[in-house]
Amino acid sequence: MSEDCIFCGIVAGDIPGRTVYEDEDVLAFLDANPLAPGHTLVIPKAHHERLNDMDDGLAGSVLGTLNALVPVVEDAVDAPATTVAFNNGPEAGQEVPHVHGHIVPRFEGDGGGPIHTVAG
Ligand code: DGP
Repeated sequence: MSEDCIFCGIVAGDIPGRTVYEDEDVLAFLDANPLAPGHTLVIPKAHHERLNDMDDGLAGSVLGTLNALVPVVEDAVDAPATTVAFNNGPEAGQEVPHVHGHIVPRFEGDGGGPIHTVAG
């Protein structure tokens, strides 16, 4: 837990979040500034800034949850595809310094383009 971290605040229940999935180690919730309906973030509950700050077990839990939720999110908003991305470091567009994977539903002709233009 990091005192001034928004996502730690969501994990703690101090900041409201719309939970999609939760277990002991991982939380998934709707993005407050969605790029598309159903835009979901998947985070480790423990505070880690970058992907490689997590041990392999936790990274596996985060990625496994992400993988399991992709079809759930697609079904929920009837999306034929998703962009799945981690911005890893501020220069890559990571605004919140707590590891988070984006699941962004994609639709035919949505104009979002490939990964670098939707997740930046
Ligand atoms: P990134 O640029 O990869 O760090 O993405 C951060 C995402 O976090 C961005 O899409 C907006 C989202 N976000 C920021 N603050 C909050 C918040 O307080 N609640 C929720 N649900 N999402 C947030």
